[in-house]
Amino acid sequence: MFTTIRIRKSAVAAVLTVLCLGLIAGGYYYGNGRAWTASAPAAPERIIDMVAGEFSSTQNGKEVEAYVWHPGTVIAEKGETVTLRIRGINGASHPFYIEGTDVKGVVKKGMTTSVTFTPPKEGTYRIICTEHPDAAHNGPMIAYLVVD
Ligand SMILES: [Cu+2]
Repeated sequence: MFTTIRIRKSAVAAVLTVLCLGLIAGGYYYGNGRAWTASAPAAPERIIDMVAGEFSSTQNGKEVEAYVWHPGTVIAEKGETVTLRIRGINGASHPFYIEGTDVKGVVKKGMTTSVTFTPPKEGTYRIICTEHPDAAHNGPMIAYLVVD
């Protein structure tokens, strides 16, 4: 009688042990190895959609025009990873850089160009088209990324 009970207790303990080990191993496996590791939350990402467009008019029978980024001012929070998705509508090609960073790219008509970066600090970053940087070159094609 006592022997039987002892065996049953051992069997129950063995089954529980196997179950616990299984749950722990399963949790580790299905948690993709991250079950007990603390990791910093991923940096929040902000996706900003823009277009490369154009203003045009006539003055004394002569055409005046400016290529523009739209919207002209975009906003992100400090620490955010920013993705600019810029669609080319007007103008064949707009090579650009973002002042104060090493980010650059080219927006082409009918295509969407994406750049992803984390602004290093608060401030206003100018997105400058090198083809149309000022009025003398059908610009200014400059937008402002405000990081606050
Ligand atoms: Cu341009």
